[in-house]
Amino acid sequence: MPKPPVHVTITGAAGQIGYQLVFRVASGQLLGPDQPVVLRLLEIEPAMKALNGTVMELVDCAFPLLADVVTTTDVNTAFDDCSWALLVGAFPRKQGMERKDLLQTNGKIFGPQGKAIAERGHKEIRVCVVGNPANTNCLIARSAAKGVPPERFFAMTRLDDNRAKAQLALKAGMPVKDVTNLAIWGNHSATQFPDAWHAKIGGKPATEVIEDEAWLKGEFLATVQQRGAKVIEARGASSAGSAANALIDMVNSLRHPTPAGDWVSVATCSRGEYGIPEGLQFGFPVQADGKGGWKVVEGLKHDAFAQEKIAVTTKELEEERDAIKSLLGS
Ligand code: NAX
Repeated sequence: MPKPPVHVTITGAAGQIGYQLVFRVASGQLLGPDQPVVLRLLEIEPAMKALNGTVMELVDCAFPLLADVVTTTDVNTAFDDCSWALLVGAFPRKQGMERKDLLQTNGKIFGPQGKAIAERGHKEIRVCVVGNPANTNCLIARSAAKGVPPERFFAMTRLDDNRAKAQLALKAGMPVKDVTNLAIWGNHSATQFPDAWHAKIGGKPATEVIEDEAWLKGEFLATVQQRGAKVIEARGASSAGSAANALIDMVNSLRHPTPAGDWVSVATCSRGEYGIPEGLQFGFPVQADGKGGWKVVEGLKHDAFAQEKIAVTTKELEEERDAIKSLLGS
């Protein structure tokens, strides 16, 4: 007996990341090889022609799991019965635009989406925000989604996590699968703190395998923090394939139990863990139970260096929150 299809909404589906994502979701990489999906693709009017081209390609793939594709510019239609909302579309930063203006402009996108998620989504909906500034866009959507538990909202720090693991593996000359317990703390921005100090490589502390503190504190941090900008410099466009891949990884990590002793990076609604102000959408190490539940890993100790880095990224997120305070529902 085939399973009933699950509705997956992708916003900004005609964009770069959307184009990488739709085929992977339709092929079963997001929800598994026996789970039919309905794709609900939200775009703005000028992108609908390109989106229709993408839909033609989806049809041409003859994916056995793709039950239907809905394209729309209407935010309510987009989230009808949606179980997984992948919020990728956002307003890009234009030259001369202040950070505050960018936050406000995006707030006007993510607020209505949050409202529609609450009113139209499936009762078990999960929301993953990729569109930047991802943490604060997620906070806005979460606050507008009245009645949806805050723990269903996630902002993506998984690309940073994957980037950090890859850099550690390269430095250690070990396979990337041997790098575990990596955490991205804070904002998905240049202030993030990629934590190599709790990471392990081949089961040993990363700091014992890589005995080069200056590299860890300098080049490693800078490489991970600046990786997005370096990709833009090289490609003339921002990370798309790796971003879509990270989103697939993130959803799979939330759906399946985290391997014992390990954790995954995702930005969740702070409950005050590690002294982070409650309500900030903050990157933490998280363990999932495979039944839809998860918890922030507690009890990790940070030295003065890490504490200082975490304070910087916390301050940035507080400033972002303050810049869009007027958009947050009471
Ligand atoms: P693109 O500009 O290629 O695509 C964005 C798409 O969103 C466009 O097709 C646009 O028409 C659509 N859009 C704009 N407003 C919309 C609205 N109100 N409703 C629905 N769709 C709307 O950007 P792309 O490279 O795909 O990146 C998408 C977002 O991901 C950007 O904000 C980007 O900064 C962010 N990223 C986040 C990452 C993360 O790790 N969290 C990494 C990659 C990426 O930089």
